[in-house]
Amino acid sequence: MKFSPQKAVYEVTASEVLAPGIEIGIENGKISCLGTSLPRDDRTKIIDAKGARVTPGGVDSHVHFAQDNSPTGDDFTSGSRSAIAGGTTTVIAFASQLKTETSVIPCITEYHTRAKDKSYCDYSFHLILTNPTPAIMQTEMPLLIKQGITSVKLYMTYEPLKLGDSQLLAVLMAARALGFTTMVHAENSDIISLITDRLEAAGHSSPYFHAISRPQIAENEATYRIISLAELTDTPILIVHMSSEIAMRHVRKAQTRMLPIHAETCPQYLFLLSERLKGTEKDAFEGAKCVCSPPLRHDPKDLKAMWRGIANGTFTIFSSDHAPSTYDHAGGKKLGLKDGIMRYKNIPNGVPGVETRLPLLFSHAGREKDSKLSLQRFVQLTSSDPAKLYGLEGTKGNIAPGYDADLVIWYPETEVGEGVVIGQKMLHHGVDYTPYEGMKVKNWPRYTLLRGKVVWDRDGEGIVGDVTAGKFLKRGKGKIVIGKTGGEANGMLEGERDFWY
Ligand code: DUC
Ligand code: ZN
Ligand code: ZN
Repeated sequence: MKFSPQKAVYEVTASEVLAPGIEIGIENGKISCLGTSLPRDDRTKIIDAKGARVTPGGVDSHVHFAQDNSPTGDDFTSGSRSAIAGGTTTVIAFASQLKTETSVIPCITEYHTRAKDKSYCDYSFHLILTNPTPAIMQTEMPLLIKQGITSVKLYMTYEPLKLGDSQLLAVLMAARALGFTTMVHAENSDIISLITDRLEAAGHSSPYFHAISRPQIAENEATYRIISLAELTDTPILIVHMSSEIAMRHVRKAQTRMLPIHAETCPQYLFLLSERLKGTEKDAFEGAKCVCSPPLRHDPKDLKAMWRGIANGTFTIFSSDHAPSTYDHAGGKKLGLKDGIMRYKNIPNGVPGVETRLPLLFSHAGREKDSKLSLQRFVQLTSSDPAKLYGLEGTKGNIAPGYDADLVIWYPETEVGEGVVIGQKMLHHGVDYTPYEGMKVKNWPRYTLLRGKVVWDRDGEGIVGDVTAGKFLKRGKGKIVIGKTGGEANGMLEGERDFWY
């Protein structure tokens, strides 16, 4: 197939906006060449982008599909269907170890079963490590890396998931030795439990108090702590779903010192505020739809700060953290409403967003006066940098020969008109709401291509991909995107670590 625009078309990569009119040649699912007047024969299929932007397929490196703790949300079929309709062609979901499990192999096997032949887009897994025994770190992690699972997520909060500092240190040291990537959920667990207990005793348990129970200081302290542990052990990390400026400043400062500290933020922290947790006159519990952790912050200034981190490079990744729970379901968000009493602490955490992630950010990318980031930053954050950090470089996240032909073709500016108003009815996920209901975006993916095949055709039949087309991606070891290892730690002598590391 040849993807050949007849009018001006602008492919955008992480480093440049290519000259108008460049054609993308595709053979056997891969980009074969870029050029003008590419040769074609009568079997060549041509898609005319009509002067629209073309960006690499989205790599959403933080989604929760088919997890036991969100049984009413999305499985791989509905989640990946939603992904391609929003321009995402690769997702990295989580396989979660139970604290009682002394091996991680059964959980990885189980998540393979949950995804195999059930995904419209390509996929991989991060391992959520909740019981990092020496045997797992020494024997099983090398096996997983060989199998292409090269990243873990660690939690500093939530009783069933959290690790103490000595466990965090042990995993970081193993990560440095074996070369897997470490993601960290950074919030101080004891601060949250203390406030939660006191709020409950005072009768403050409606969804709004979720935001009161997890102040920015909790994120700030844990962020500084995990950066310190990473610096001590000279280990690259990525702090997931960051929401507050005070915490983000630690990341920025570390990056200025060339430490390999990466950070991620998500749409909810750019667009939504804690007032959304208050519910409505019609439904006082409706705020449950926006319960996520870290929580939505209070002030528009908080959103502005996150936008700054997006534009200035503090954030390496913009993921959806698609964590779906059906609102109107006794096993979903309504777990927090029993006998008419609201208890935010029982509400499953998370908001859906895998389909809206790209259009929301793309709306603010460009060279217009009110743009908040460049088109190249858009591509870095949503596709090329997650691909690099998680070991998919060379395959995903770029428009270049040899890469998978995963592409998003947007509408040309002449056709976008008033834009698109987001609504639950138009989305393809398995949950019953979107927190972005009624929000207007400037553009939407017209076509999504997965390995050269159109899988989403917005003007035609919509989802035209195959539910068995998505394949498991055996990832390599991730690359450091920012900073480097091997530097000195604050206040340590050169080589001081060698006495004990
Ligand atoms: N962490 C996530 O990554 N997603 C949802 C909730 C949470 O705490
Ligand atoms: Zn988390
Ligand atoms: Zn998450």
